[in-house]
Amino acid sequence: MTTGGIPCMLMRGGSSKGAYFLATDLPADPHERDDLLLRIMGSPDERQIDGIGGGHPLTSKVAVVSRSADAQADVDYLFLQVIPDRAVITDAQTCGNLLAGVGPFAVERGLVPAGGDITAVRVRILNPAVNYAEARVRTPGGRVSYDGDTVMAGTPFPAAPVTLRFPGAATSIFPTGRLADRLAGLDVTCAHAGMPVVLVRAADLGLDGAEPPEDLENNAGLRATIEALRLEAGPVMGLGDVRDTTVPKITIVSPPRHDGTVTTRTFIPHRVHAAIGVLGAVSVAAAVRTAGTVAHIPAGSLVRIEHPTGTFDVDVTLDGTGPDTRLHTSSVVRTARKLSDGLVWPRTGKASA
Ligand code: NQM
Repeated sequence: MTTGGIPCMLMRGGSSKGAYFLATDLPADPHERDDLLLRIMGSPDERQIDGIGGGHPLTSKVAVVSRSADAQADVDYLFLQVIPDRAVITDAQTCGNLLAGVGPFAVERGLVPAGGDITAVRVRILNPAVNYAEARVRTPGGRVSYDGDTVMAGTPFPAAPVTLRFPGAATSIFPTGRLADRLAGLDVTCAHAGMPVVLVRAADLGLDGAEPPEDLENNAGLRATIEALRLEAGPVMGLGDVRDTTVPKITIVSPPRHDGTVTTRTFIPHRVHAAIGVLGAVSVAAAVRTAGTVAHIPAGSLVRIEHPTGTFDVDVTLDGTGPDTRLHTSSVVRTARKLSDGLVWPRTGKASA
């Protein structure tokens, strides 16, 4: 039983918010770690009132960071999604938004020395499969600077930019081996360029595509259709039984409204995202740029993804053609901010008790 406080930094990472820990400050055993994190975050409880979680999937997130033993990386990043109303933590997905805070956190904790005005932090993303990213963090005078003029849709206030660059992959973006599939009676495209996403046209669901997230969440028939689609998509995307995981995400696509490339509404997978996830956006952008998908729109390397609170620009380049299309590289600009740094106090007992 833990009786002492545990070092924790609260950060906004992109359009999400989460608790950042050094791996060395948490139990090494995953079961013990998850039990402790549930008690820190306040799960299971929809409001997470007895913990530091925000009562929504986008504000109930954990980043576990450590020095990397991999020569290609400075730090390792393990992402954990804490389900607010269930005693469940899943490592079945990563989070590109929380990733935006990993570089600043690594410098703040002394895992990476600040190197001039910009410090490049090489991150090994541990889950769900090993992947890499480079985060460029502003560090004038050897300290992380969070202040800046970059306004990122999904966050009302400007801050310093954090550029995230993802390398390409040797595997196809289309895990079913097809550009389009028929699942749960719908024409869809299954894409995975860092986040497994199923794209479906709004019109095929009888939607306009620009509905507010609350309207979509309150539509019980739609929610049932989305879940049926998700459960069918899991196995064909190689994800197995996805009943208890947060993947794949379902992105509803329709024509752009504001000079963007495409309009999106994304189920993550039960609530609707206030914006769109980072790697989710990369996967959507890759599908949008590939002829033969249900979302194809001829576009240059810049794909402007409209979402409920603005537009998310993804720069994406691809290799190969058709079902063999692969990600060459992608990059996005996010912001992050340290909100608090101190100790957190878990409730005692067992999380599921
Ligand atoms: O897709 C939400 C978020 C995310 C994940 C989600 C993310 C990503 O916005 O890389 O960032 O899709 O569950 O934080």
